[in-house]
Amino acid sequence: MCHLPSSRMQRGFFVHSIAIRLTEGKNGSLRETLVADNIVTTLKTVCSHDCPDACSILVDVEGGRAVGFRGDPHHPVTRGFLCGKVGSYEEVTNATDRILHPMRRIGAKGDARFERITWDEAIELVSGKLKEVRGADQAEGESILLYYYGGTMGYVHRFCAEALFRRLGATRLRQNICYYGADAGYTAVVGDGYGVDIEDVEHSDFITVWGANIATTQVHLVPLIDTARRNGASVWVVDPYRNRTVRMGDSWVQVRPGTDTALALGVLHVLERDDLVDREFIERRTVGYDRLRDTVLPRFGPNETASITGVPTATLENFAAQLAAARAPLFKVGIGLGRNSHGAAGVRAICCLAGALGAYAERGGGVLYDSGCEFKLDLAPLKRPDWQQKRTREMNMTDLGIALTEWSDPPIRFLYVHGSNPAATAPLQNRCVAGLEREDLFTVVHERFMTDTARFADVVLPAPMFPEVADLYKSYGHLYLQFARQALSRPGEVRSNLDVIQSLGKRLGFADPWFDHDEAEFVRQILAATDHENFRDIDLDRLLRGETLRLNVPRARSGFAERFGTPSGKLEFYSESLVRAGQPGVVDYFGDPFNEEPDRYPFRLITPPAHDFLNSSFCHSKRSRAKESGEPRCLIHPEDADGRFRDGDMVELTNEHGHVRLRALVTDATLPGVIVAEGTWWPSRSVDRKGINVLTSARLTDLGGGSTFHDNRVALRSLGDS
Ligand SMILES: Nc1nc2c(c(=O)[nH]1)N[C@H]1C(S)=C(S)[C@@H](COP(=O)(O)OP(=O)(O)OC[C@H]3O[C@@H](n4cnc5c(=O)[nH]c(N)nc54)[C@H](O)[C@@H]3O)O[C@H]1N2
Ligand SMILES: Nc1nc2c(c(=O)[nH]1)N[C@H]1C(S)=C(S)[C@@H](COP(=O)(O)OP(=O)(O)OC[C@H]3O[C@@H](n4cnc5c(=O)[nH]c(N)nc54)[C@H](O)[C@@H]3O)O[C@H]1N2
Ligand code: SF4
Ligand SMILES: [Mo]
Repeated sequence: MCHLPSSRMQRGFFVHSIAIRLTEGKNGSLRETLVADNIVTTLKTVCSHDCPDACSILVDVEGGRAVGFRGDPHHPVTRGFLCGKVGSYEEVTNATDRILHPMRRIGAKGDARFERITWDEAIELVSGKLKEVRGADQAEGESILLYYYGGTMGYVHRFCAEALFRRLGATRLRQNICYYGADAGYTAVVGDGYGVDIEDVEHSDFITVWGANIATTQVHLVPLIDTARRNGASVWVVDPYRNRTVRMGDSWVQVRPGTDTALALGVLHVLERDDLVDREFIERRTVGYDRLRDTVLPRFGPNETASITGVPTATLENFAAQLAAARAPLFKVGIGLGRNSHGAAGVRAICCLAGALGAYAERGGGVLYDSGCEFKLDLAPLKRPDWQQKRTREMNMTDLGIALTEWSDPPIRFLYVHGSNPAATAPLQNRCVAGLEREDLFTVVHERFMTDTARFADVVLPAPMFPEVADLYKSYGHLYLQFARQALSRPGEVRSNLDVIQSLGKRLGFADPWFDHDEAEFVRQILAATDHENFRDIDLDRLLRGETLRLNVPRARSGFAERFGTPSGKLEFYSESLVRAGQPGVVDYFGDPFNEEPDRYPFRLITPPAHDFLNSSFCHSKRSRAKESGEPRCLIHPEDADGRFRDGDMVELTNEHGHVRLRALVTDATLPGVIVAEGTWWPSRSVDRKGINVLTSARLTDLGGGSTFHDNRVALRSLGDS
């Protein structure tokens, strides 16, 4: 059957009289079906967006153009559906405002006035500038900065630039913008390893979604939780505001932001008081429980905990009782939970709670966090650490604004950006923009759309959509490795990240076979170099044919069945290695460390992702913006509006970093004193070109040195109904 809307059929792109539909059979084989008057080919690809689900996608292609995107029904986690963002991705791949040619700046920085140039001119210009900045004796390599993140999660195109910039001796990038805080808290207790398989969620009988807005950020977990629910599980959600996930759950624990450590310790206090911890599990599988129990728990009685967290004692007691009654309690812990000054401690405390409950003893129980750690591929053939001649300085991604405006010796004079939009997504936005405005900074941006970062570029290069490239994909939500072959031809003069980096390297005079490998060759080399047991059964030919292959991680077991990934092999309530690193041996809540000027900036600002954007991606699209109410908004509690302004009025949020104007949504979905601004809107789509990251800082988390996007202080001012 033809699945195309008739309008598309009538456009008459193709005149073939036979139509074929290639559908994927079991095991990735393709099947042909007669459909209609047009040739429609269905090809398999993988979503490259920075999302845990790493969906396997079937794209319907007509004459090289995408006409439909569907979830692969055979992928065990994609299960035949896609999120709303990618479900109509043909609008993105066929968008008329895509960047299709290399361009050179002809206006002032930030004006987005460019003229078209050839690829040859572009490569000559960029490589010439690289040589100039590096200096005659090549001693100034650290003036060069490569800035990239998760625009594409495909290994090859995401990481290929590392090799070239290492060879140039550039400043190195510490990619701390996303998960470092949560990761540090998680590994402190359970160590390295995923633990609970997402496909085991249905075996849990009590699920706590803690600081994770999965109905938005990990939609393929939702049906798995629904299965558990049909089997009788309850779902509790711990979050400061009523997000989509709270609306989907059975109970909501509305916690004050940044107090999760106290909340988890308070619940554990109740469990210990009522003798409901799993003594046998604690004895056999953990270390240091007594220290936590004796030195920390006594301070977190229900009343103390309630006054810190804002969670009523009755809720606390009930939560503890429900957890204790569960056979296999599961904690889905968010990455976002880690993004505050206490973020790592919060995650650490939740992992301790899971340990004391013996949650890991049963299949489906434990902490579900991030499966990325199971993909231990050896990326040396791609990233070429051997090309790093000396250890150059390092920049935290969150410091971009500071580095561009303050660093000397040497200052950053050449910035290469791909797969990221820091003018929108990095903290200290005013500083980032001031840096990008510098006349003595040469900026190259390889992009799909005219983002705020691209607007400031000296050279803009056209980048592909994911179906237009081949690449290898891991997932940070499930355990399947996938290779996507190129499904669509690249429009205009679009080139892949790898193409551009290889062309630049050759023009710079580097001669190494690396500069001629294609994606499949890199995959071959990476797999050949990898000897981790998780990849033992990965068959290269099947992978390159496009089959979805599960890592060799045992099924049907409880998490960390043999040993935990910690140095002791046990779940660590007490961590010797953290003590050696000068950190507290047991987790504790030390009060709010970031409350410097409570009178001046009395409100706390949380800035989580929007449902219809992927970080700042999709903000180019009118449709996606319309789904997000057309403009940036913030949720403010009626008590804070206090009659000074009404729902729908404009407000201004201010702090020491700047000010941002947004539309107020006055609602009891948030707490008094807590303002929530969903979505990293492009500054150019925000009032006065000030995006929300004007207000966020480069402050780092307690452990791990992660970002703190959900921990900001602001003042609030009404601007009336403008
Ligand atoms: N649709 C969509 N999906 C996405 C993304 C996107 O932009 N859009 N981004 C992707 C990326 S890169 C990432 S890293 C993940 C992030 O996805 P998540 O891990 O879900 O992280 P966030 O959505 O940032 O935050 C989750 C929740 O934590 C809450 N929170 C904030 N502070 C606290 C606190 O102190 N305590 C508690 N208990 N909760 C708190 C927020 O209110 C929010 O509801 O999502 C990925 N998926
Ligand atoms: N206030 C606030 N800020 C945040 C967050 C938050 O919760 N609140 N979340 C933070 C988090 S968790 C993250 S991970 C970061 C992410 O921040 P970014 O890494 O900046 O992610 P995106 O905004 O999605 O931008 C990715 C860009 O890559 C481009 N791109 C896509 N594919 C390709 C390709 O193949 N080649 C090239 N050259 N470009 C490509 C896209 O067009 C897009 O503009 O944002 C952080 N910023
Ligand atoms: S953004 Fe996430 S849910 Fe949506 S298609 Fe991509 S991987 Fe799947
Ligand atoms: Mo992220």
